[in-house]
Amino acid sequence: MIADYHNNGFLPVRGLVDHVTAGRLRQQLDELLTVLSPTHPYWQKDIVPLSVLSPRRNPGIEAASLAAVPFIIGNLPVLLPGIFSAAIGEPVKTLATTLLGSNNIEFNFANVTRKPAHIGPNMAWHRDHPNQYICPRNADDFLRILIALDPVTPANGALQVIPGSHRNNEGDCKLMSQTDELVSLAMEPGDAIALHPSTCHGGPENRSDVDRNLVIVQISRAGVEYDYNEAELYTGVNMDAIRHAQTRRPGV
Ligand SMILES: O=C(O)CCC(=O)C(=O)O
Repeated sequence: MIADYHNNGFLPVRGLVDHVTAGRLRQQLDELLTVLSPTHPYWQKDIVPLSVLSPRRNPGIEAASLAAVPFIIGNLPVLLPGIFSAAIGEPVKTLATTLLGSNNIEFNFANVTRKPAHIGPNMAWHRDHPNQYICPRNADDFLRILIALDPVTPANGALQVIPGSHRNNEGDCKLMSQTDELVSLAMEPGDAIALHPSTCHGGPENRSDVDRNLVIVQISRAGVEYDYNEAELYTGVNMDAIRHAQTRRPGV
């Protein structure tokens, strides 16, 4: 398992979150979506609407129709506490500990990234290192874990990766995607993909009838140097302490 992650730059993990829990989390997301609109008190700070994406990311869809549709939902401790608990739960922690090769890890952030049915955008080819959120200087010091809340297929925008691309840091992901082998990663609710931050990834639009919602969690080795937004990091706090702090601090 560890060898596959290091060789390929990604690792699919079936049932990281059990099916029943994944269904419950999906329902919590639905409940939030029924009240989430631009007048919601957390909209400005914690929601990225689909309308901010370049038209290239959503061909054929009128941007004005996307202004009230959440693309990324942040602040999970407040907006989706059940999903946040899963994002920092034991299975995620164990997977990250194993793949990073360290018992001393830090939670960086988590969000829900959405490709709603019919209007879900594509993901341009990119690597997650460097990124503008919270970025450990050394790519090997962190990873992302993507957990499916819906069945994911190529039709509703499954993640695509270029195996081994994390070992070719200089390569342009878009160019490589035109020549290299691509793998499309289908998932069931609760399945996860661990992604090395240098792995080229992207994915098609969702024009199907099925929503595609992912929970994305970034975790690093503890105590490493960061290049961006270090202030946003729960610096020096281990995952158990974060879990404790977040349950005591609604509204943060
Ligand atoms: O939602 C996806 O398919 C991937 C998201 C992604 O690439 C990212 O957050 O960097």
